[in-house]
Amino acid sequence: LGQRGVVVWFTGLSGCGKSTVANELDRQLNDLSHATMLLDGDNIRHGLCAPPAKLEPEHGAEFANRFGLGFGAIDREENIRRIGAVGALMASAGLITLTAFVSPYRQDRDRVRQIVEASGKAGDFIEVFVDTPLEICEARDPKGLYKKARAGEIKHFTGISDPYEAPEKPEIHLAGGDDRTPDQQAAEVLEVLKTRGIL
Ligand code: GGZ
Repeated sequence: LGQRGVVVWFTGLSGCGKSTVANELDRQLNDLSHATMLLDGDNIRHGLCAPPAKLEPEHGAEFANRFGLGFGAIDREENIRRIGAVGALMASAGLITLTAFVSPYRQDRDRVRQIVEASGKAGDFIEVFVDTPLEICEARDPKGLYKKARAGEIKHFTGISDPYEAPEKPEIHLAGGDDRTPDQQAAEVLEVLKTRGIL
């Protein structure tokens, strides 16, 4: 393949821009002919971690609750565990694997780091903290979720009624909310991947 696998793990609040930067980085990597895989809510929360597609009426809510994941701490832990396991597999196949999940718990992220590094080697997990202040995320509110969370219509909403544990030593710390564009932020991540000898 001529390419070493890696997991580039974006973390940050809803609306912080992690998905946008990850998508931009994905595009930049593809332009450089690197094979990538981008995992985000669209293919994980709505795929791997969603309830089975063929829910028969008789399965009822219990079935959905057992197999689909929500946003309580245990569900998030399981969501991140599954993404970590899939990401480690993809990285071991040589793909540059980008993930964009809130992943608010430090312990859950650190567990993924251990899994990835155990199946590859140290340095194959790059944590990218997209550090956009809550006020900015909330002002953006692209899906109106913060508004609903403030109104109490969504429980366990990260930053409002649920914690976000910021990374202490991320490999990359992107100060969000400055006037840099997503492609400039993605370019910064790309530079780090080059400096570390991953690309
Ligand atoms: C946080 C929530 C919640 C709650 C729904 N808390 O901006 P978005 O919409 O697209 O990103 C958020 C996404 C979070 O899912 P993750 O799989 O990334 O979360 S975790 O890593 O913690 O498992 C948001 C939406 O789903 N969303 N309810 N309560 N974000």
